[in-house]
Parts: sequence; C-alpha cells; structure tokens
Amino acid sequence: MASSQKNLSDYSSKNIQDISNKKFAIVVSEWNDEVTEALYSGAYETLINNGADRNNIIRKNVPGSFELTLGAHWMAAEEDIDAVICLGCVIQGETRHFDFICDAVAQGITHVNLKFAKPVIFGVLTTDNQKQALDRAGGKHGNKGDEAAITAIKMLGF
Ligand code: DLZ
Repeated sequence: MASSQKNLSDYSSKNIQDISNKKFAIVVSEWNDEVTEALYSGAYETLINNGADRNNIIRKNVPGSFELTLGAHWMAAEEDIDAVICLGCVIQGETRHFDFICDAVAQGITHVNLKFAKPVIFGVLTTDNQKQALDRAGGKHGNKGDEAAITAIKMLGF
C-alpha cells in the first residue's frame, strides 16, 4: 500500500464493515486534472484497500467542479449506487469565479445528499494556488481523495 493510501483503521475503529457488495460512483472534474487525477487514484486505491470490488467502482468525468452536482445527481439517481464521491479542485483566480463555483458545488452536493438520502461526498479542494492543491493530493498534507473514500465508507456504516 502506498504511503498516502489509508485503511479505515488508520482513521477510526468505528464503522468497519464489509463493502465488497457496495457500489460506488466517483465523479471527477477535469479542471486542474493533475490534481484531480491524484485525488482519483487516492480514492480508488482506498476503496480497494478497504475491500471494495473493482467491478463495483464506476468512474464518470465532468468538465469542471461546477458540473459535479449534476454528475452526482445522475449517479445518485441510479438505484444500485450506494455512495457517490465527488472530486474536484477549484483554485483561486483573480475574479470572483472561485467563490461562485465553491458555493454552488458545496450547496449542490448537500442537496443531492438529502434528495437521495445517500452519501454524496464533497472531495473538492478549494485552494489559493496549485501547490497547496498538490500538497493535498498525495503531497505533504496527504490525499483528500483517500479521505473522501473513507468518509463514504464510514457513512455507509452509519
Ligand atoms: C471556469 C472555471 C475556472 C475559472 N476555474 C475552475 C477551477 O479552478 N476549478 C474547476 O473545477 N473548474 C473551474 N472552472 C470551470 C467551472 O467549474 C465550470 O466547468 C464552468 O464554469 C462551466 O460551467
């Protein structure tokens, strides 16, 4: 297991369960793809390391983080999907675009959670620059993709 990959037991002894029959959708934003691909690798490997079946992990791409909400909605609407993990990276620019995207995706994902009563995980980095993002996508601050996967597993054990 790579050093950035986590098992559930690294975080907590609670909610450990068999996820071999659980079906996951991972929705990945293509913006800042160096970061989001690293988040995806972390999330995917963490699901596998905790017992998920690779045939039960579906990946879908969306153009940007703003589209994560609709991508998550489409996946959560599938009856056989147990949890959705949304991965994105929004980097502060010179305009207020950052604020609009961050607010929209946070509220949108919250709404999808409640509409479908399924875990829909907010694995979106919101950083000042790319370095901060890479530090959190397998760098010195770990991998938020791992944490998003662990969060999904823990919520399935609720
Ligand atoms: C337009 C835009 C900008 C400026 N920055 C980002 C970003 O840092 N991260 C991200 O995921 N997406 C960005 N986008 C694209 C928007 O999320 C969205 O795809 C477009 O506004 C079209 O709806």
